[in-house]
Amino acid sequence: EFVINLLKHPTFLDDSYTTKFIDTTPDLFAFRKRRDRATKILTYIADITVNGHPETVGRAKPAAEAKAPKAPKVRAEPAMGTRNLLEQKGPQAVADWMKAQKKVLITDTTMRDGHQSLLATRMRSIDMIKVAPAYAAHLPQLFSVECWGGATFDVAYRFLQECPWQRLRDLRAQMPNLMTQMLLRASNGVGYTNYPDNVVQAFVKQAAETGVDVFRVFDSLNWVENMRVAMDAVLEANKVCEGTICYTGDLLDPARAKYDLKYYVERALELKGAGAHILGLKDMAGLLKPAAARVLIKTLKQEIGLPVHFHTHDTSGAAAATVFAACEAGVDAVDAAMDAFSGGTSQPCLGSIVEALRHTERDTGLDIAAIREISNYWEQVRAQYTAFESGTPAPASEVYLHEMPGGQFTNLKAQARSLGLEERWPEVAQAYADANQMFGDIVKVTPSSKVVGDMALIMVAQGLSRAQVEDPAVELAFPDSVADMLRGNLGQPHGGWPEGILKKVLKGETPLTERPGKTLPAVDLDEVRAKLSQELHLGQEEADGEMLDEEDLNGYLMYPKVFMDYRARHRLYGPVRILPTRTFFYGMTSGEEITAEIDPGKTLEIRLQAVGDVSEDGDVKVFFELNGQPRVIRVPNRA
Ligand code: BTN
Ligand code: 3PY
Ligand code: ZN
Repeated sequence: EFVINLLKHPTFLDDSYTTKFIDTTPDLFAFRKRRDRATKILTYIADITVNGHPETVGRAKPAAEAKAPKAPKVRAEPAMGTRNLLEQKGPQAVADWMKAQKKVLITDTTMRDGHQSLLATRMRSIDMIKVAPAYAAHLPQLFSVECWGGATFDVAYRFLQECPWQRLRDLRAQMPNLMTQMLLRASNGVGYTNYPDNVVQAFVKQAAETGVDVFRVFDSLNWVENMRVAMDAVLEANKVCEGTICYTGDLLDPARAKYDLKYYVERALELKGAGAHILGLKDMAGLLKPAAARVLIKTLKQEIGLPVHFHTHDTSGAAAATVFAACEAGVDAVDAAMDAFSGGTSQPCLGSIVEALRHTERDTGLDIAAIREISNYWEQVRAQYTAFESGTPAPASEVYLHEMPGGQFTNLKAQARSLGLEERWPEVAQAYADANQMFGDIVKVTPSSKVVGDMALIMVAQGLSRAQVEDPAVELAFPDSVADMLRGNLGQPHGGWPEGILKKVLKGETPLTERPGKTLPAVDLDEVRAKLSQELHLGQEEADGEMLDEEDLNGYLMYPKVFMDYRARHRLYGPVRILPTRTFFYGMTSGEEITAEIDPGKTLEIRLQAVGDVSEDGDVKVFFELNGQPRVIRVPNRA
């Protein structure tokens, strides 16, 4: 079950994904009768209680004693933070201020990369929003809070039945003094494919309006040419543009000379020329070693003149050492995850970095007691998501062989398991490395990492060596993603694609060598808006919150089918984002009582009285008390 669902994880998906549930549940579309939001929510709870949640069935369950997370008490008014500076003086002033700091500035990644890398991106908004006021009040020295972008956008609609824009809006409101940060895949937006320029522009504009302050923009092949549209849109919105280079290879290894110091300096200069306020250094697989970091950061600081913001993953277990080397070399800001969401494929440990730098000239100034208190909260949150733990218990030096990004590692493992290749994992790791070399040693990060992963699995499943794959005499069906990449649809890699593999895959077809956005026709936004409005309302009563706004339009443009499925479920189940996480994934037990805030200050007191037997027509009656009044909900028994 779960493996199948992991296969549906965005890392492996394009937009052709279809939700079985939607296709097999005509009720969703037959709903004509207007039902109030509370009834919809009771329907959801009843359904999950009777049938289970498809994503958690058969998976490890949170311990019975794992209590609902309790957010730390707020004891102070939010002090002035980076957001105030951005609002008052603009993005260039933020960059200048960064450079003038002696202290190492810290970005907390818990709400984005932390759970993306440890829990398949499954953290729900309510668990973030509850703790946001404590961040604002007790950690005003943070550089930023990474809480949006990457895979979170897709997963929110697809698996969590919530609106990613609303998450952003709520977090923004709860942390008025802190800069929010997102990860943007340049012209791939928050998706896996190149979007038309005007779609990227509209998306960035909306993200800035709804609440993103810092845009970390990267390209999966480090092709700066393909980053300009996104970067220009960020500059246009007057937000902080962090033009980012992805780190790959091994800087000090003469055998990997393709990615040498010169390569990084050249890319960094291009990013500076494209208008970046900050230079991001994104080590998505955690490959940068301490000695290399010393050289690289020092050189970038000297040669580029922009503040440098370093991001890494602790897959190897050695990330903290690299962070400290970067600090010694003068890095301006580093990413870390709150203790309970750190280590392994996630970022290194925030509290330990803060402690290690204390009483040095690079002291972060962050309050360790506040960090501990917030991390204790995150520990309780993590305990609610045991179903999504990947169970990678130890650091792995193997990462230096395969070079998989932190977010891909555990997913590819699960995918290998589902193909019956679990015992052959070391071969998958080797095939991933071989496929990378076959493509000419490329940067591997969403979406190029997915392509290398697809290729590696095929090689292991079919017992093909790199030499066989490359041999023109061996007939082979390549994955679609491979053909797409070699056609030029993800852009151009440094040094171009190797001739042999290009010829074999494209069979004489001429690949694109310009950026895809140059030829992709603009989307007629007014037309899509009108069509979508009509489609969503056709023959249906307008229920609460079912108008189409610009956020919805941008959600649809990124993920048409995922968005429409989300809306169909929303019509049936209402705002289930307000439910506690345990209720969302497991329903309720007889006699249990929960509280959910449906509007500011307006709560639903929900008590599950009993679950009836399955009737002859296959329905189950579920007996509730809602704010003291009895309510009976019938749901189909699908279990
Ligand atoms: C999907 O698979 O469609 C996405 C998850 C939505 C699941 C909802 S939750 C209540 C109901 N019961 C199911 O088994 N699926 C739906
Ligand atoms: C993403 O694009 O989601 C990433 O985290 C890449 O590292
Ligand atoms: Zn990352």
